[in-house]
Amino acid sequence: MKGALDRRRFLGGLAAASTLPLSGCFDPLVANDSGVRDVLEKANALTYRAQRLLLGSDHLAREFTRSDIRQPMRPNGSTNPQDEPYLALARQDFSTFRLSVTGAVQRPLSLSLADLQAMPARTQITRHDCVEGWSCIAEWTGTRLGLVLDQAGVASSARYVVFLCFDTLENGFNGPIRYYESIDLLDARHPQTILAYGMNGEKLPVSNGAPLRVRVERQLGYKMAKYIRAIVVTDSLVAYGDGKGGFWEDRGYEWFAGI
Ligand SMILES: Nc1nc2c(c(=O)[nH]1)N[C@H]1C(S)=C(S)[C@@H](COP(=O)(O)O)O[C@H]1N2
Ligand SMILES: [Mo]
Repeated sequence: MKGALDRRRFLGGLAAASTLPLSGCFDPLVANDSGVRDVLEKANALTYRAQRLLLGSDHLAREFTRSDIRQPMRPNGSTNPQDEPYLALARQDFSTFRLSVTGAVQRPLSLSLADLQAMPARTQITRHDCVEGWSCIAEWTGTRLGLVLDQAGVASSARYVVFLCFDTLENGFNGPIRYYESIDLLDARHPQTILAYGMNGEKLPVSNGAPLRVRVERQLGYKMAKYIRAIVVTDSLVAYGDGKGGFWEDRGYEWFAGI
């Protein structure tokens, strides 16, 4: 009995230490007792609508300073895609990569990394919270998704932005199942929502989603698709995967993962 209590106190202490003053990446076991876990549970209990009311559409996620970056960004999920189209692009350092932007837009786009890098850049130091219970602070540089959407001209009927990725997570009955995700246009146009090509002052590494990954700073890590090959603007999510809006959503996760 006393042992269990001591252990609990010990773990609690570790959790407090790891979230103080500004947490880096921490161990999943410790995270069970942490404030982040509470926040995650609350997020799941709240509805999308309630969160939108509470947070507002323009609420900013907290930003940090360079000295808060204590360790390299922890890679998670797919970290080294083996899909041939991806490998072919990687061999040429993504110089032939083109991001397609299609769907409910007036002007479909095909953008190279150079095109994206020629647009106004935004750099932000933020904390990434994974649903598995770890967090990590890193600096991200990229192009605001809102600017890309403006360039394409979003139809008034559109509601969502879908990200289609290169990496295969499972071999399904009908072939490879690739990662995909989606957000609403409020989050897509949020000032901190960027298509990131840089991380911690360097080119975005393969392990963290090269050549392009999205940052959706007010939601959990699984919303932030890596290895993006295409963006589709749409009024419905039913045509993608099992229709729940993302690879993990199709397996039971919440579509709105607000934190
Ligand atoms: N394409 C793709 N995007 C993905 C994943 C993935 O497996 N494939 N994993 C998600 C999860 S669960 C997390 S926590 C983050 C991890 O990003 P990181 O590797 O930069 O830490 O990417 C998210 N985006
Ligand atoms: Mo995650």
